[in-house]
Amino acid sequence: MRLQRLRAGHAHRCANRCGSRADRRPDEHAGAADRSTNRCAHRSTNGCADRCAHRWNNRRYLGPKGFAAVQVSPPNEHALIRQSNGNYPWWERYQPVSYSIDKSRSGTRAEFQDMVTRCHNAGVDIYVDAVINHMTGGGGMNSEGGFFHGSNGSPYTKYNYPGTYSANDFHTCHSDISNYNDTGNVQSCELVGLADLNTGSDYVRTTITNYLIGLANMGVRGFRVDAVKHISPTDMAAIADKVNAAVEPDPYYFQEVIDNGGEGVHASDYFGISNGQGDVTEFRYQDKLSKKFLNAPFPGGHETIAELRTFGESWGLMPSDKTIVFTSNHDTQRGHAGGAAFISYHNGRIEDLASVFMLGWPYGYPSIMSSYAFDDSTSTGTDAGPPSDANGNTNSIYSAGSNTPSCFDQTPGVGWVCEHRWRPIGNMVAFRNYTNAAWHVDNWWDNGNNQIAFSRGDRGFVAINREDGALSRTFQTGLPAGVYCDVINGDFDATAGTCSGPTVTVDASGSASISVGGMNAVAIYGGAKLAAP
Ligand SMILES: [Ca+2]
Ligand SMILES: [Ca+2]
Repeated sequence: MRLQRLRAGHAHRCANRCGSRADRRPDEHAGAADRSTNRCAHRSTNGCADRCAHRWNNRRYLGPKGFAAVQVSPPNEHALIRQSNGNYPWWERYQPVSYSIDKSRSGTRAEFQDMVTRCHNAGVDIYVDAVINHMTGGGGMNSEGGFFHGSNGSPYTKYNYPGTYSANDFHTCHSDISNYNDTGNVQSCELVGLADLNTGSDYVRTTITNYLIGLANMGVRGFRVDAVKHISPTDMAAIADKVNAAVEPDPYYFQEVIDNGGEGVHASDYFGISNGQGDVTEFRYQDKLSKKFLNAPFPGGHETIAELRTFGESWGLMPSDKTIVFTSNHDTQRGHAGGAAFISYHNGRIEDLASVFMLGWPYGYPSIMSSYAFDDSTSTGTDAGPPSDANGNTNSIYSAGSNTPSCFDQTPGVGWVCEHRWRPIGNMVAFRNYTNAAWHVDNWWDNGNNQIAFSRGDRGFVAINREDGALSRTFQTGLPAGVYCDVINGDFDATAGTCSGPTVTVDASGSASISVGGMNAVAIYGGAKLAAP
């Protein structure tokens, strides 16, 4: 988290993300072909379908769709920050008060455990957003004359969290980070005023480690390490090693490093974590991809998606097998991560098409944001937490008595957007899993502007039309002859071998006559081939 735009005290928010860790490295495909990460920021209340920022529960969708995992919001006790409008901002969860998971805005320990278990049973891992660089930005006496308490009732003041940390557990620099070229300053001073833990001390490392081990013992399989750019790689390595020594299998770590270049800390500083198994977020991916899909202007022209033909490491991005990629996350969708461009669900079809590209393109481990609705035009709106009760407890995404989550409502304050359930995005997860076995791009075609197509060996084919007019032509798909379900505009029923929407017929030479509507896409793959008549 970087939060240059946030004032003292606050870090980001977690919107819901739902992603797809369909995987990304050729040598890893066999074992990970069913990967996909779904990150959410809802509250978690139920099963394993979409969870995240929901309450600790919801399910029944992620496993069948092929999602590998869900990234959930920080589950530990957090600051309760009530703004003058009565809102509890999302970023209060990025201010730990203790590592108890007995009560957060998403629910209780029992609810969290139930979610982890349900997801595990559905073949979906849970990744916890681990906030371990810092504690709170404030605390002490509140305006009513009482003391601040965290979500589980623990009293605290900045630098003193009874039972967890006291003053000598923090770095001695008590001022804000002031020089991003100075690694020591970035890692030992305060990120937007948040009390910075002395992660070099054995006591602090052990306390953090015990928190992570406890989660792993509950069935959590991975950690998104928040703000790791502000923790030295030495300290992070020591923490991961302690956790790994205590649990089997070793958890998966992916680390948040916003590295847009030109600073003292580099994403590559963290590649060695967890015996070289740690991954890192690639914020430049979403920045560069967003500019193409937004057709960002430059003097004399604008960027186009045809330019994505070589997208990947040759653009200066991290090695694919070290990278977490996303079209948007909870920070970028609010303009909080320093990138020049960003897209989100507010961009409608552009978010769909960019996600189709990401899931179809062999680079990185994709993560899909699953948001709640918010007003992106004001700071009040971008601060807003998920739909909550008057005390800041996140609402269930399920209405009373319903097993169907309340998705697809973009009304700020009440709606859950659930991008991971948008048909093109949800169905492309299985496409990615199926095409992992062909980790290369073939038959690239573009019109020099905003219409592109490519195949993935003989396993899948995608055409994306980010123009208003229709795209109709005969494509070389690379696929074996047959009738395929266009999973962007219909759903494939694997049991019946039928498609609820349009189909594409591929002839014996691999060619197919395909028409792609304006601002639409077509995707076909071997796992969604209709039964022979
Ligand atoms: Ca630090
Ligand atoms: Ca181990």
